Amino acid sequence: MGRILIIGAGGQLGTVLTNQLKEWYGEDQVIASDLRNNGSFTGHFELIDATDYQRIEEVVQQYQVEEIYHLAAILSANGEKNPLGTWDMNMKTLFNVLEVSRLNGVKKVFYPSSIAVFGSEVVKQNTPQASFLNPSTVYGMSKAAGENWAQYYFQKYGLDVRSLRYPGVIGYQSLPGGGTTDYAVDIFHRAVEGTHYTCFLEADTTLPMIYMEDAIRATIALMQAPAESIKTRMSYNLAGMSFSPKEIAAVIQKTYPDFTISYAPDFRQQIASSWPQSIDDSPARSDWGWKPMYDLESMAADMIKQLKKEYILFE
Ligand code: AKB
Repeated sequence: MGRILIIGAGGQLGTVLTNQLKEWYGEDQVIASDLRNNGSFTGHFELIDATDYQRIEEVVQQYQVEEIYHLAAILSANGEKNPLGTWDMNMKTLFNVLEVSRLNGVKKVFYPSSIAVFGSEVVKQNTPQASFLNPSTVYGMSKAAGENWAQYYFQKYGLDVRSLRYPGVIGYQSLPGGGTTDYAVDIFHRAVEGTHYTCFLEADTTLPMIYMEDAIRATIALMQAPAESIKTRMSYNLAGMSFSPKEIAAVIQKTYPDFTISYAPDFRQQIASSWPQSIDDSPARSDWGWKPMYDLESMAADMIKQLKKEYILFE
């Protein structure tokens, strides 16, 4: 098998995915890349600014890359601070990856989409995969457009692009940056370090979420599935669990009864309110056997167990 390149390997998902792919395929098979080297990577690492076509092509040719995971993007909340810049960055990096892949014999591309593609036109509960997409953020607009481009490259050039619509991803291994669902990671860090948490969403804002272990398992399963079982070349809905800040705080308080939370909603509330509350992922389940392992209780138990080890080390 040819080598795998991860663009945006230093991000929340990339950090964990890179290590998992190394375990699956061997350290030498995987090339991590990002704008900066945060020093955490063993094995191959290359500096790549994904807006630079030549640089991606250089690395793809140097390592004879056959699979690319394109994880670099500006997320929902940060994206609203610079709408045109976000569109430029999210679209340019995708076009670069698709074109480099098409012209350099890359066989498979993974493109992460998001629940941010959904807007006011969808049913909020069990939102179906084939829904009308009218996203409320530039990030969501870029992902909805990206899904169409993924399908276009598959249909026009036969490039095997696969995609998942991630809900908010919760993990202990890395921190999210600039998203609307970031609170669901921050809250655990505050609880375990024993401080108060001020939430930027209202208490009852229910959103779809997934534990990192499940998100990574789904990603690798999708990429390993036989091509004939991939029935959508837009993007698969992916679900794990759904909860509100009030509900997650109550679960945390079972372990930390003194944990306190208050609510100071900011501009991210409007984004969250435009998103579904739960997701129907039955196509992923029937097409390539997806099934989440973690619910709210088991996710919270593992997050607390893992973060405790980290915070004890820093005491
Ligand atoms: C965000 O909050 O922007 C992301 C996402 C749901 O895509 N975590």
